[in-house]
Amino acid sequence: MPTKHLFDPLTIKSVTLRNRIGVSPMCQYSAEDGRLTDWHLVHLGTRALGGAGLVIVEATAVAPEGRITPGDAGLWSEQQIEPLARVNRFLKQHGTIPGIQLAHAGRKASAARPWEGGAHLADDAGGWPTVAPSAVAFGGDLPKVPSALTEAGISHVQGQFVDAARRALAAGCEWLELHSAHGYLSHEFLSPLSNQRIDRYGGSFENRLRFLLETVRVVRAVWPDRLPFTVRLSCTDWVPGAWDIDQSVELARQLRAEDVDLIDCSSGGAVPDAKIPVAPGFQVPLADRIRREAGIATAAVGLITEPLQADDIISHNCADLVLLGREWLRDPIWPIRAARVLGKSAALSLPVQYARAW
Ligand code: FNR
Ligand code: XEN
Repeated sequence: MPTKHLFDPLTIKSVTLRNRIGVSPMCQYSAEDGRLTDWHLVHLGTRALGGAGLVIVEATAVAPEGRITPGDAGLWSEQQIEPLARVNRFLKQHGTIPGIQLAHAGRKASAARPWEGGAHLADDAGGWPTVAPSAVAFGGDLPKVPSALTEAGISHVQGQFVDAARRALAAGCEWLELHSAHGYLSHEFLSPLSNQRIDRYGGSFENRLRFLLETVRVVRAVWPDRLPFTVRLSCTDWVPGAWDIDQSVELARQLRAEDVDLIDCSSGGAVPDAKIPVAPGFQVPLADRIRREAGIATAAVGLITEPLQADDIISHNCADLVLLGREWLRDPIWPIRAARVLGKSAALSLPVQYARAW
């Protein structure tokens, strides 16, 4: 197998990314009743012009109570389809595959926007009651005690994921990611720190996987086989005895058997006081292990900022795709600059309007 590089295309199912550089999902807290706005069109559109192979639209709530903040994107209503379709059309016109992350924030929902402090909002101050696997609060600035979902409540939420996936397809999304990371609802089921249930959704490893595996199965059934279907995991809670990389490898094997195409490998977020060894590329070994041991494609994310660093991740087979988050906020044309550093400018398709500048 020839060595792959950052500017080589990546084909998954019927979709080909023009390079292996994606925009990691990043909440903008700038939606109106869940509808994307001009902010999203300009913010995400600019990254498409800057050369992104893939844009994953931010955590998009499948239900109003699944929003982190009142400004989150949503797909719980038909009115939210067209504003997303508008963004997707622009991304596609400029060579970028439009993806989306479907999410439910569980016990971390009902918070203020970060620039308004980020703490839980009381129900009489713009907040709402939250749900989770167990009636255990996250803590710190998010002290609200959620209601434990009943089995009927679990099925209802899974149905909301299915309906949102149908709407994402109607809006032209070609890459679907289920958010099962960062201490939100699906991760709350996986981690024993937040899942204290004694029914078939809690306790044993097998039971803690049930919510995600069932959700994947029902969503996969409505998401076309030809389109990539992916899951973001927090591959470790960074807390001894909690959710860890060994469990993530086994979960990834089971997700692969459900026709999941790629695992997006993040970490943390289950509890406020975890000791996370933050450093450049610190989550890459997680993507590498899952890729090798579960035999599934992976995305690496987290403090990836340098072109050579990103190219090494691909060429050393640690991951199939690199996602950048904050670096895109500093540099909306990161791929154009990276291509110059790596001597790959010929691999770019610059907008004709910009081409003479390069
Ligand atoms: C994020 N992140 C994030 N993750 C996710 O899965 N869904 C989301 O909607 C968001 N939202 C979000 C907003 C903002 C402002 C930031 C900075 C981050 C996490 C993000 O996708 C990424 O995993 C991390 O930022 C780590 O990558 P970088 O920033 O080190 O490249
Ligand atoms: C554990 C890292 C979490 C980073 N963030 C993730 C978000 C939004 C806030 C920031 C998410 O996953 N929606």
